[in-house]
Amino acid sequence: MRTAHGVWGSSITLPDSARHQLKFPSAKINRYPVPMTYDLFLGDRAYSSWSLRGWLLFEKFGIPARSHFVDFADPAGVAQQMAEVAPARTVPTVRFDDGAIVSESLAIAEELASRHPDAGLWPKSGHARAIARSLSSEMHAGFGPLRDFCPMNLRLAYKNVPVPLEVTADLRRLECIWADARTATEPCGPWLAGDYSVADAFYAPVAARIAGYGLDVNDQAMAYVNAHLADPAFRRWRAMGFAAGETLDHYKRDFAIDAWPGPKPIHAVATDTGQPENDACPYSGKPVTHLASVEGRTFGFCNAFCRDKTVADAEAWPEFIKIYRS
Ligand SMILES: N[C@@H](CCC(=O)N[C@@H](CS)C(=O)NCC(=O)O)C(=O)O
Repeated sequence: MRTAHGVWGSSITLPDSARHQLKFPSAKINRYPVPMTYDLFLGDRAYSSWSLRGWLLFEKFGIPARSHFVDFADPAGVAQQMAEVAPARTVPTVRFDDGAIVSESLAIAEELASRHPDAGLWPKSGHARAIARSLSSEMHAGFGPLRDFCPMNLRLAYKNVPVPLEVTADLRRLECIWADARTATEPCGPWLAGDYSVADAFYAPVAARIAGYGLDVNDQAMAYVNAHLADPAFRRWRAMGFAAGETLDHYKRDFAIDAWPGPKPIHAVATDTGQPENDACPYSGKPVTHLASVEGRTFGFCNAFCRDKTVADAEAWPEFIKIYRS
């Protein structure tokens, strides 16, 4: 859904699902004198690693935002599409409810933590928080070789990738700082510094790169990568990446294709025929207009996006699973 006005497709992002895809042309956005909620500007879900970080900061910590997507296929480029939120020129960018525009991911994390002190973006303990901050800063500033050689691409995975020495050095550094953080903070779960924190949001796209390019890391680091691949929020983002946007050659690399190493989605396909088990879309409650066959059973949705994100990874969507298992 591209518009002549730049930013396309808008939606209210509500934590842990309630995803009304309220699409409207971007030209309307500026007609609200002061936004009543935060506006979160994002890029293509399959390719924009910084957008994934930005989105996770809202999604994982239950902070609602209205999402707007720039089109990575638009020759106008990101900055031009975001002219209405100048001086911002990259995604993610947040326009806060007082009009403040914040672009750098780390600044977004800090600002959200300041405005939502109880949301748990940073660990409560000073020691764990210091480590999470250090990890996040190092991610924000570093790992250039890994980022350059392995652009995030959630649409596919590779194998037998010839890894340059500088990338190998980045992988060894990741093993070191991830292990050190876990030793220092002794988390009960899989995350780096206690419960999921900003640091984990920042390393989610790194995990996606390690998984997607089949990069060799030690068992402990691979367990952390796998925790991201299995994270329902990450899975929902990836599923939406299949439901919206085009496959872009710019991000394709000439390596052998492999199966995605994350959890295997249950079998689902879009269909035109069949009697759906549900009358109302699991996400919006609106009447059913689009169908999918999931493990041979038929379910309905209110639009193609709701259907296709479900087809891509049905188990990632609590609202769908509720009716699927009822
Ligand atoms: N330092 C920024 C990086 C953001 C960034 O580079 N985002 C990319 C998309 S993943 C972008 O908007 N690129 C626009 C462009 O290169 O024109 C942050 O922390 O958010």
